Amino acid sequence: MIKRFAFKMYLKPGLKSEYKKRHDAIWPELTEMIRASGVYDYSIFLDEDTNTLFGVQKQKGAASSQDMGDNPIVQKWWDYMADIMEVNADNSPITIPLEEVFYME
Ligand code: RM4
Repeated sequence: MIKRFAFKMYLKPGLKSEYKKRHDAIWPELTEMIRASGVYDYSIFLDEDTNTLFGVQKQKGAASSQDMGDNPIVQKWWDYMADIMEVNADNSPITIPLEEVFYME
């Protein structure tokens, strides 16, 4: 069953270009891992007014991209990104799931 999942994360102020630069050069092994976990059609948008990042993705399984902390490549990416994002003690990005209130095919 395909599930749509959306969530908020937080960027440190003024770091849009650095965030984009790093994602434009995302590690192929990371995208491979995310895709292999069943996550696809994955976008992240930024609201610059509030430095809020909005992740939207589809997932074939129960896990989202945010549930992959036990994967060493994902953890390495989270460690790498921790200096420009609001993170938890383990460097995972603070992630707030969002409720879907409308969907149109
Ligand atoms: C984000 C965040 C997410 C990851 C994407 C690729 O900045 O680290 O957890 O799935 O990058």
